[in-house]
Amino acid sequence: MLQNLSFNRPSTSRRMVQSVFETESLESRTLLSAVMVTSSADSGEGSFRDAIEQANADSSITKIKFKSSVDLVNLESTVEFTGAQDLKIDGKNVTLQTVGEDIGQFNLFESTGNADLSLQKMTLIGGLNGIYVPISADAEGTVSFEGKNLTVLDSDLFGLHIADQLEDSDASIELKLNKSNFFNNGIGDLDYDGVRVDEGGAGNISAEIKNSRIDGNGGDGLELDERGDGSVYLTVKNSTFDDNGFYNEADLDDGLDIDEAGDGGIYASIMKTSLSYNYDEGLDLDEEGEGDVELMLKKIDASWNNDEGVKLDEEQDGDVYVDFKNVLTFGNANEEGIAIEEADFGDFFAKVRNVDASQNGKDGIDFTETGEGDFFADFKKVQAFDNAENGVKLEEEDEGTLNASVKKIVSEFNGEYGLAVYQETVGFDSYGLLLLRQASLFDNGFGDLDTWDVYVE
Ligand SMILES: [Ca+2]
Ligand SMILES: [Ca+2]
Ligand SMILES: [Ca+2]
Ligand SMILES: [Ca+2]
Repeated sequence: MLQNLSFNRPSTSRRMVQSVFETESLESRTLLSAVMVTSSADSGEGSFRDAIEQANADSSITKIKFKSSVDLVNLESTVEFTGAQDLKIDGKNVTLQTVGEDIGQFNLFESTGNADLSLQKMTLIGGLNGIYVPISADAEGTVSFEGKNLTVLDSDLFGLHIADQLEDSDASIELKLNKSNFFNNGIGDLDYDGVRVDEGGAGNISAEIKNSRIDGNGGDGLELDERGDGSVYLTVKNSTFDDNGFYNEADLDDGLDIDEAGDGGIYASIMKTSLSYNYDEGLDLDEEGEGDVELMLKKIDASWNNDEGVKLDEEQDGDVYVDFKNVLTFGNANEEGIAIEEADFGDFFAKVRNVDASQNGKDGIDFTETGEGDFFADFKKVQAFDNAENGVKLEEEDEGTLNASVKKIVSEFNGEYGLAVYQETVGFDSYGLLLLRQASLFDNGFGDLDTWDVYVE
C-alpha cells in the first residue's frame, strides 16, 4: 500500500500544493516519496520487504514509515535495499527478528547501492549481520549511515558493518549514532564487533556516537579501520563501551578500537564515556604511516579491563597531542592504566589534569617518546596508588629532549618507582628538565623518584 506522506514536510508540501494548482492533471506517481508499512508479514502487500522493493524500483521513494500497529516482523530472508537514493526508515519501535532455524542465518537488512541511510526507532535481533552496508567501487563523496533509537542484538557476526575495503572506493564514510544500542553481537565467530566501519581507498571515517551503549559484544564494541589515504575523526559523548571482547580467549577484543594506516591521522574527542570491563583494552588507538594523533579525553572511566585502560601507539611520521581531564583508570589487570608511545619522527605533547591511575597491572601511566622528536609533558593533579610497577613513568628516547612539569602528584605504594622520568641523551641533546611541585611520593617499592639525564627543579 502506498500513501503520500510528503505533506509532513512543510517545504515539500508548499511545493506540492503549488504544483497541484499549476497542473490539475498531476499524476499521483509524482507524489509518492514515502511508503507506509502496514503488514507484519515477511512479504506481500504492505510488508517491509514490499516497501523496500518499491523503493528499489522507484528512486523517488525516500521514506519508509511503519504504522505503529506493526510492532513485530519475523523475517524469513534478507531485506535488501539496492537503491542509491537517500532512504529514511522510521520503524515506530518495530522489532525485526529471526525465529527458529532462521536465527543467525542471513543478514537482516542490507543496503547495496551506496545510499545515505537513516534508520530510527528500530530493533533488529538475531541476524547473521544485523545491518550490512557494502560499498561498491563507484561510490563517491560521502556515504552516510545514521542510527537514532536503533538497537541491534544477538547477531552472529557484526551488529552493523559498513564495508569499504571490499573495492576500496574513493568515498568517505560517515557514521552517526544517537540513543542507539549494540549488545551481544559477534557471538557466532571470531572477531566480529558490535559496530565495524572498514574504510579503504581514498576518504575518511567521520563518526559521531552520542547517548549510546555498545556493550557485551564478542569482538570489539566499536572498531574503526581506516586504510589508505584519509583520516579518522571521532566524537563520542555520553556513551558506554563496556564488557566487550569475550568471544575467543586467544583473541580478546576492546571497547573501542581505532586502526589508522597509510596517510592521515586520528582525531578523537571522547567525553563522559565508560570504556570498562573489556577483555582486551578499553580504548586502543593505532596510527601507522604519516599522520598525527590528537586525543582528547574528558570525564572518562577506563577501568577493570584485562589489558590497558587507554593505549595509543603512533608509529611513524607524525606527532601525538593528548589532552586528558578527569580520567579514572583503575584496576586494569595485566597492563598500564594509560600507555602511550610516540615513535619515529615527531613530537609528543601531553597535557594531563586530574587523572587517577591506580591498582593497574603495570604502570599507572607510561608515556614514551622514541625516535627523533621532543617530549613535552604537563601534568597536574595526578594520583597513582598501588600499581604493580611505576606510578607514573615519562620517557624520552633517541634524539630530542624532555621538558616535563609535574605538579600536585600523589604517587604511593607502587611496586617500582613513584615517579620515573628518563631521557636518553644523544649527540648534542641537552639534559631533560623536570619541574616538580607539591609532590607526595611515598612508600614506593624501588624508590619514590628515579631520573636519568634529567635536571630536577
Ligand atoms: Ca574510501
Ligand atoms: Ca589513512
Ligand atoms: Ca611519530
Ligand atoms: Ca626523541
